[in-house]
Amino acid sequence: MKKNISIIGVPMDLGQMRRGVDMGPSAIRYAGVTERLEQLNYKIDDLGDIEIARAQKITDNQEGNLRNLKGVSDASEKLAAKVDEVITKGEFPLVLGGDHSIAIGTLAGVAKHYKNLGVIWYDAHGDLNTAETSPTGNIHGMPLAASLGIGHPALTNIAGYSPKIKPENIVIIGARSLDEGEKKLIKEIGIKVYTMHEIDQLGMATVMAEAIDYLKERTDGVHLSLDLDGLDPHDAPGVGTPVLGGISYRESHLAMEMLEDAKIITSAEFVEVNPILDDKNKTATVAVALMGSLFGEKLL
Ligand code: HAR
Ligand code: MN
Ligand code: MN
Ligand code: MN
Repeated sequence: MKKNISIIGVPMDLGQMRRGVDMGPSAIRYAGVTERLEQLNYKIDDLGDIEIARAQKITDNQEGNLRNLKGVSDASEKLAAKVDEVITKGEFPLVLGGDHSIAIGTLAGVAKHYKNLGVIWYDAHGDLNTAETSPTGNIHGMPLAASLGIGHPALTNIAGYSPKIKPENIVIIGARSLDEGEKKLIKEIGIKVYTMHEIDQLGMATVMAEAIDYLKERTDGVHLSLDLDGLDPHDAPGVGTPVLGGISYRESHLAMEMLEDAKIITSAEFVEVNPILDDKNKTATVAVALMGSLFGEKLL
């Protein structure tokens, strides 16, 4: 029995310093997300966008190395409430970003519905910084830490509880740009990470098979948090912090197909699409194609 999908747009740009990523949800809608998923016989309910405060200058507002803290925190509360409502109705939440700081709100809304929520963090980055370790003060580099209960209370206590997730229930895939503090934290608390090195050495098929087995035996739901910068900038140029040597479009397709076959994903978000930096909406188009595979599109 297929679930209805509820789409939630989050035009968030306060977690970083480049304008344009707030247009990510529009770009993904323009690329045909609703039509693509309707073809797979899902009923799509597009709930529109969460309202985000507009900063006059997103580069300002340094409060203790946490740029735009209040704006991010307020938006996270709203998003958490909306995601919670969608899951309570029995629908699948598909969240469209916006910068990756939105994962704080998404996970706050999702995690209360599970005893052991698993997370696949598909990203060039670890997003495990705090104000103390962040080289930039950008909150989009902090959502995984915040969801683990590490960081400022205005980020860790969204929806009134903390932590949302446990380190042993996380798998990071595609990492190739980790800050020193993030590397230290990964070792200290024991997060499973497949860097580009492992993807090159083992191949994506083995990486995903291992990740799926690992999460299947210890979780009762899995959230996919897919940062488009996990892909190589050749395939996904419209992102604010591109890193060379990333996951290909083809490998990503395979990853999504394997997740669909395993039937483990219970919520998802696609983030960091910035159409202003893009090449004719290529990155949003890639995002929608990956959603197609994730929700069951087959080649034959
Ligand atoms: N680690 C760096 C920082 O904290 C870069 C964060 C990169 N941004 C993202 N998130 N797109 O994955 O600022
Ligand atoms: Mn990220
Ligand atoms: Mn990233
Ligand atoms: Mn494919």
